Amino acid sequence: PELVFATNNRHKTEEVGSLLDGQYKVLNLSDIGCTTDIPETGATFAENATLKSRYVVDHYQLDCFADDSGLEIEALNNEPGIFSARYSGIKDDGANLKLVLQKMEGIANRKANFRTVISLIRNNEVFLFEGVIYGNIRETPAGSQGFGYDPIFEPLGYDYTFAEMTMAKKNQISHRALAMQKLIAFLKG
Ligand code: ITT
Repeated sequence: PELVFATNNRHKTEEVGSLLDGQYKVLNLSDIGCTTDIPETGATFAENATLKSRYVVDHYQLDCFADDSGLEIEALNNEPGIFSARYSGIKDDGANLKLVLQKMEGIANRKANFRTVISLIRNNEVFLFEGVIYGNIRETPAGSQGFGYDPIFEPLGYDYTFAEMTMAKKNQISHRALAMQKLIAFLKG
């Protein structure tokens, strides 16, 4: 079966495609001919994820899920949070990561977590699935896999960053993988 994933982020599409392991064919926004950058004006991950899934249901009449995610840093009052994609003012992973490191200079508390909320709309009903992974913010970036803040996030229990892991490894433990596992269990239910 086909599932629409309301995202423009090719890294998310790759991770989720690999997690679904051929059980579903995942179509992203460009696959359904949607070129809109869907406005994310909500105050929470859940609201923003649902704005994205709702947009597709309203404009394309297709059941759909969306992922809103981000990095929450304890010492920065959980910033960048829902502003993760544009923390520096622009959608640039390098600039955003640099700003985080700058704000974290001299701060001893490096605790952080990644969070994903997935919003599924099926038969016009909304279902939410959440995944969280805890870790620490590195002083300097390491690794070139993944995307976003992966080079500065070291998950608890590991001595390397998300960007130093293969996608398969990240997919065993990540916030997105945990949320997706809940979605998959629900779909099978
Ligand atoms: P869509 O809205 O089109 O799905 P996006 O990149 O704008 O794509 P979000 O609004 O959910 O997605 O913003 C998520 C940002 O949080 C993302 O751009 C990264 O900066 C960061 N992020 C989320 N998941 C991440 C991960 O697994 N690894 C590293 N950074 C991540």
